Amino acid sequence: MAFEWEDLLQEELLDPGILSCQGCGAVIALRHILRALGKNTIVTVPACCWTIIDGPYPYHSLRVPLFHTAFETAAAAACGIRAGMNARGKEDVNVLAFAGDGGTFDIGLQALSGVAERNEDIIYVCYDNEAYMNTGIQRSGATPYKAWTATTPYESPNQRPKKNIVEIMKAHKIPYIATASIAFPLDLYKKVKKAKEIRGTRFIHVLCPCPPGWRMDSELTVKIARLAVEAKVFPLYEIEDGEFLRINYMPKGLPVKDYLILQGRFKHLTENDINEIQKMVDYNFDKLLEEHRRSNGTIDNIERGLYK
Ligand SMILES: Cc1ncc(C[n+]2csc(CCOP(=O)(O)OP(=O)(O)O)c2C)c(N)n1
Ligand code: SF4
Repeated sequence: MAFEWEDLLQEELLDPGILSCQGCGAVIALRHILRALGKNTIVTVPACCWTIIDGPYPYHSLRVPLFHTAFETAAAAACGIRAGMNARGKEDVNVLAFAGDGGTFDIGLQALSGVAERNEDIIYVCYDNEAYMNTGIQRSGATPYKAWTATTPYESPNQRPKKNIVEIMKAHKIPYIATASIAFPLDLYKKVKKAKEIRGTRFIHVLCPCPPGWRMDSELTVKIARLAVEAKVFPLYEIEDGEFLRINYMPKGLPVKDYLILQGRFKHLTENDINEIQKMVDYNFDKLLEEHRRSNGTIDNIERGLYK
């Protein structure tokens, strides 16, 4: 499937006047995702920033229906909507669960696992801002090692590595999994288009910087999302049927420090901390490269410089 920028800019399903903070990565994500899915889509969001962003009833900022649901139920609610649509003969409606990292990595994981195990026919997107932002920046299972949050203050930053949600979903052997970035919108768009054509559970993990939570200037959202990819902190890849892994873009391999120093949530890090994080990032990326090689027989087919 070949797509160009004009395709991406075709349809606008997000209205102006949304209630997010300035520079919210989660808004950019849903904007592009809906452009790829089109109007024939129903979205469900659990308790999260997007509950607020959409607007208080009767206001609503999307040009598709959105169903607000309880924190732990994004996947289960999407599954129910799917069953309802099918019962009414509307099998062509895209059902999208759109949930934060708290509602995915932690409290919604059981429902998500159940849906994936049954291979229910939904698209689940986790917009990952690496903490419980809506309730005041508390640590989640997606919070990176040594990050500041309101519950992991500078004196005792987060001591655990980020949970690997993609590995967890991979173990369910669902037909399609992808990581994506708001700084690589065409790649995100292509992945959602691809997911739309596949039946069964599809899972997309999008890193969405959050200016207040990451303690950064609001104009840096896209730059930081790009640095996360280029520094190998958040590589872009996809997995088919729990087996075949493809890295979609070879990062430039910028120092992880370039990514960390723009964010106040990492301002307490020492040189030793940064070196330790660099080693973890390199280790994880090398494992991905190995998996890509195993699936493809080579790493020479990874795109380089495609999205400059
Ligand atoms: C069972 C339950 N526990 C706690 C809450 C309070 N709550 C609402 S939104 C939220 C944070 C959501 O975090 P996340 O899913 O990461 O999304 P974000 O706010 O970052 O967009 C919490 C804790 C709730 N609504 N329901
Ligand atoms: S707190 Fe973060 S995720 Fe929530 S609306 Fe603001 S920028 Fe977006």
